[in-house]
Amino acid sequence: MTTTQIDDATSKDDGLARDARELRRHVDEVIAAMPVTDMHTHLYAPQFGELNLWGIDELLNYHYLIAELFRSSTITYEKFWGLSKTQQADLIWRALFVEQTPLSEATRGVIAVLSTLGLNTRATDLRETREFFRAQSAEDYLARVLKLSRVSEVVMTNDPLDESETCTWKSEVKVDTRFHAALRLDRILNSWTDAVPKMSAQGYQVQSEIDERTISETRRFLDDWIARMKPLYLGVSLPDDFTYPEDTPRGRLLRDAVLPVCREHDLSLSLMIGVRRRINPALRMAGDGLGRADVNVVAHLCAENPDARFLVTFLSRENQHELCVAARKFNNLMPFGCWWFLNNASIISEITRERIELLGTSFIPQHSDARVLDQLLYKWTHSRRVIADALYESYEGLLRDGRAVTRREIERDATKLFSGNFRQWVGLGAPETIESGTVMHTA
Ligand code: RAT
Ligand code: ZN
Repeated sequence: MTTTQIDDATSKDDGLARDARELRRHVDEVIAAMPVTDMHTHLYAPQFGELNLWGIDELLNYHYLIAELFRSSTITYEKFWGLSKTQQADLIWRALFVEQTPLSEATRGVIAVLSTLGLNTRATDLRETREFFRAQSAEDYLARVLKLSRVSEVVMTNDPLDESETCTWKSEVKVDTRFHAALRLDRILNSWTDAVPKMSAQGYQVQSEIDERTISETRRFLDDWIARMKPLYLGVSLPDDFTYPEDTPRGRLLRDAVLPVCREHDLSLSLMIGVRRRINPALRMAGDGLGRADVNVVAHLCAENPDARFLVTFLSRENQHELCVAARKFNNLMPFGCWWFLNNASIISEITRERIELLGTSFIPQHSDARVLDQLLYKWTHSRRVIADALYESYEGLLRDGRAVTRREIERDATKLFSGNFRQWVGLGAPETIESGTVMHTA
């Protein structure tokens, strides 16, 4: 059947979208309105005080933009790091937005945020933009951003060894219910020697050499923090040469402490694989790179631990097809997101199509990785657009193959992709839409 033939077919009142144009309209409307559970961010609930970042100076100091600044400016690293945050933001605005056209994903993101808020995207300085943000109340602004981005729930990244957040957790203040915790294990699994004194300072009897007591104390540490944070999952970022099993502190801690704790608390482990930290240390946080990893390691973990569940994302584009194939073999593996350097339209488009072809709707297409609240306004707009294109093309292909879909079916699929698959995976329950057709998230 050609597109014209599809266009010519009329929709009957059985709710089926038999017409390509009508199908496109349904997909666009459903995806644009779909509430999102953002399953991996670096955002913080307002209760975490200064960790809750928003506004133009934070937006411009995003490490993705800092990396881009040094491609366009002759400023030295030392000089840049010696500037105040406002001076850094001014410099980035001038170099990337005034003196050149903001075409990269990260620069377009800032433009999309300003435009959504009705601010001047061609301003030559930041005076008026700063005035706008100064006039916002943090609470109202949070509500406004969540509403505009249709993000109903946010998952944070919570490090139990970071004093800037542990004081909030220990204060037992009630954290905004729109924010969920995720317990991050990077320090424990990737820099054990740094973790030891910090865990000891919290009263856990651990030592550099991994012995029985260190394992049981690490488990006690994780049990206590799980009780305090009530995380939706435990997570870690891993290098491209990550392997398992391995006779290293990470291998032992993973096998004897982390995986047993996950099983005991029925929590998933999120593996974010492929980062090469600090390949240019002078860039600080902006200095990380990536490498192709071995997906067989994940397949092995899934095979050896059928009673554990893994949320998995890879940073290298080259690993994406292999991840889909591994997920076809192991239903305790949930691929998620287009992480970091992959969070660009051309790559999201390719990965999402590949995943739909190999996995149907049984994956989590995206997370924002937002560090600054306002970023939700562009990251989700951009991803929704690309995911809508990929879904539309799949439904159109299905129509050609002989089956039309209803709007209700499109809603069911989109609900799974934008919130349902994650919510069910971590035990939050299905969003109501799957049963009732009304999209609402219950606590
Ligand atoms: O995407 C990012 O902002 C990175 O800096 C990382 O934080 C990465 O997402 C991670 O979670 O390690
Ligand atoms: Zn992240």
